[in-house]
Order: sequence, then structure tokens, then C-alpha cells
Amino acid sequence: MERTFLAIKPDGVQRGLVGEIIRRFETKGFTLVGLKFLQPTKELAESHYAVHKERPFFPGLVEFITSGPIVAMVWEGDGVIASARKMIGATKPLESEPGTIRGDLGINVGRNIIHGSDAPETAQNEIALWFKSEELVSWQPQMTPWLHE
Ligand code: DAT
Ligand code: MG
Repeated sequence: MERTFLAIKPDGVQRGLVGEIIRRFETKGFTLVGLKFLQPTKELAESHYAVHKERPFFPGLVEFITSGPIVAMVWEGDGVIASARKMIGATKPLESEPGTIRGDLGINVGRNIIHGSDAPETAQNEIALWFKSEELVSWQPQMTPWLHE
């Protein structure tokens, strides 16, 4: 079953959006299989965003992500990687469609509330970076037959 890594960034936590964001993925029908609340170290943030390390916004991005607690999560379901990206919306919240998390809840690209893996390979790498395998729980929600025929 497909899995993705999602993280509610420090702005989402500080703004009290944790419940609102988790609610969206729960009610969509995806399954939560990993969850932790932590303030990331600089090393973890730099590894997570290594692909952007040459970009001018990289130092500010790392400073922001390490500035407070975040909610790190792994969600499971058919097509969850692409679907979560759609639910999150475009990187710049002013360009994100209404109905998306960033489109409904944000304004600024440097305060865009949530991270989501962008492809199967990045999902696999990010899950391994943030979670030990024993921190992930495989389970079958009772509602499964009501979501899938
Ligand atoms: P996404 O988070 O939609 O995958 P990304 O991978 O291109 O976007 O960039 C990672 C994060 O870096 C993004 O969520 C916010 C920050 N960022 C991206 N482009 C930026 C820019 N032009 N100025 C400031 N921050 C930026
Ligand atoms: Mg990205």
C-alpha cells in the first residue's frame, strides 16, 4: 500500500491548525500509520531539504523549520502521494486553489503550513529519514469496506 510523508510546519502548529489538517486526510479516507511531535534539529532539516541546498531561500527555510515543533506523519492509501499533494496545493499559497490546505489557510510561500512528499522515491526517503520502521503501525481501519468496493 502506498505511503507518504507529511509534516505540519511550525506555522501550522503555532496557528492551531493541527486538528484541521489531520481532519482533512482522515475524512478523505487515508490511514494514519505514523505520527510524532518534535522540534527538528538543523541536521534533520538540512537532510530533508537537501535538494534545495543551493537555493537562496535554503538558510531561511532551515531556520524556519527548526524554529518550533512540527507534526511529522506518515499516511497510507491508494494514490496517497499525488492526492495529498493536490490536497496541499501549490507551493505559493496565493496561487494554491481554494479548497486546498495552502489555498484555504495561507498567504506566504515561506509560511506555507505543510510539507508533502512529491513522488514515490522522495516519499520512501523522507519516511525513512523521519521514522524508524518500528514507529510505523500497519493496521486495517474498520471503515475500509465503506471506502473501497
Ligand atoms: P513544496 O513544499 O510545495 O514541495 P518546494 O519543494 O519547491 O515546494 O520548496 C520547499 C519549500 O521551500 C516550500 O514549501 C517553501 C520553501 N520555498 C520554496 N520556494 C521558495 C521561494 N521562492 N521563496 C521562499 N521559500 C521558498
Ligand atoms: Mg518539495
